[in-house]
Amino acid sequence: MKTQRFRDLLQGPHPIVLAGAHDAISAKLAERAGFDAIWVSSFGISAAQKSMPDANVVTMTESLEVAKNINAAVKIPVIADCDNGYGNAINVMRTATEFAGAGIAGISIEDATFPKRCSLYPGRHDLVSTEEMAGRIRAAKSAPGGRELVVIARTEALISGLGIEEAMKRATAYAQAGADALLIHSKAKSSQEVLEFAKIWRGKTPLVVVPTMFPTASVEELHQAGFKVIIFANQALRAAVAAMRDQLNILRKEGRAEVIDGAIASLEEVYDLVGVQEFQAREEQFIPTSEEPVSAVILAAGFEQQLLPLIEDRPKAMLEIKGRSILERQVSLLRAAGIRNISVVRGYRAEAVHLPNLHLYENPAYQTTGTAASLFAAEPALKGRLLILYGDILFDRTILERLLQSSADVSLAVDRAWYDLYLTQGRSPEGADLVITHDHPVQSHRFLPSEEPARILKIGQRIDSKSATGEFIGLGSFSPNGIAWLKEAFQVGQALPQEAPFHEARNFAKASLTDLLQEMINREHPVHAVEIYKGWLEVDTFEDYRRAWSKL
Ligand code: SPV
Ligand code: MG
Repeated sequence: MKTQRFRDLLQGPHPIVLAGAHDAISAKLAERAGFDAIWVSSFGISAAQKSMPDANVVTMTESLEVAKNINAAVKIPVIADCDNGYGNAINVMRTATEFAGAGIAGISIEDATFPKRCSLYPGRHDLVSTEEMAGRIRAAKSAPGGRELVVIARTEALISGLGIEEAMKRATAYAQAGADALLIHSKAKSSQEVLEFAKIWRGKTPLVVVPTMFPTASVEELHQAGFKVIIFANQALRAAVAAMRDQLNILRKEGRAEVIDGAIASLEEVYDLVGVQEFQAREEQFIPTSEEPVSAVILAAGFEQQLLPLIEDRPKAMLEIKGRSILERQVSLLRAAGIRNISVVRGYRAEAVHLPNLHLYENPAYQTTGTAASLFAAEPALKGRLLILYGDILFDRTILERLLQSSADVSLAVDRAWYDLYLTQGRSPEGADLVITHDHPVQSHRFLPSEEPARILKIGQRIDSKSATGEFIGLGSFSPNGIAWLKEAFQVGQALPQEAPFHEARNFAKASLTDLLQEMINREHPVHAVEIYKGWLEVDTFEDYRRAWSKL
């Protein structure tokens, strides 16, 4: 236990060096710096937590709260500065019980009147009588939990200008009252006063010192003189104030965060301090996730004659629309949805496809093969839960979310606006991947997404546009089952004679993803439509490209 640890340190031969902390993170930093214990400074918490003077304006429960936070953040013992115990001996009893109950190793109680003023402030410092203070110490030790608690009795006799003799008289009385240690506080400009006290102190009770006003005194020197515990009470707070003041001034003036980057802690350091790694490990350990991580394969191998010269030096996926390529936009959308494992199949102008952190696959035969071959060029990536998308589509985030929510083994995003566009705007069915679903009447001018995803009966470009219920937008999600069916369909195609047609494809090499999907459907594997209404576009022609610019 931390209390025992502190008692052991008191018995040991070395000086015990404490750093004052004002919150959990300053305590953590003090622990990392190698301090033996933490001093929960009333000066520090008044300033940092409340921006108020150190004058008993922070209540016992507020101090306790901070001490608990600090105690939870560090493994080393915590000594709480409890001022005067927040009142008389009765208040001291409750203070002792509460802090002991919170696992705080020790408390410091001083002989200042209530309310107190910080010892370092100029002006009056009134003390209670020696007897009253001795009563506080006896009260602390006899309170429930108080016996184990390390109780430091602090005299402000030197602070009040009462002299060494009075300090000695008080210290002796407090030691007799049962104090575990005695803090002889001083704000003299030199350590002479406290050194003199230590020199003539004959008691066995260990001495504590706070060398704020005589900062040249070293731990070694103070220890040699007879002090067992040395508290650097407010340096962490003052370091934080100086650093924040300077960097905020620069930041305000320059208006760009980068200018102070070198002077502030990295995010990683903060992550480390607050235990992000442990947090993530616990998430994995204790929070069940029904969803396996989703990965994505983007098919960006193809070459389309009609887009020349636009795509002279790059494939469609790398076409820029308002400063960002289609692929970049897709990747950032996928990443925002939590999909980290993203593969891209390159073919035409492969060298132009480069974005960080992508798995790259190649379909060198992109000129003579279809999207099915491109997909299987990324065969190692075809596993788990997978999104498959064409590299030439731009789509709304909500479409992605709806697909990810679907529990079907195979879900394809199907645009039901097809009917309206085809009928009212005369959109050409040329090149569109159309679908016929099982349970939806075609002639519907209104769109309401159905609760249950509709099963797709037919998919392809040669479907009669009047009977099509929608258009496959080139984005689908597959469960591990769905992937297995896809592989089965691919094997079926591969087993065909070279010149045999495969659904709409002249031969299997030319097969599209939609041909594989049709094969799956024919094998009675359920392929479902997640119905959407607009919110996407495909870049297939110059006109599409122009439209993309105007829409984004
Ligand atoms: C504190 O840190 O709150 C102390 C030490 O009590 S001092 O501020 O020097 O009084
Ligand atoms: Mg204090």
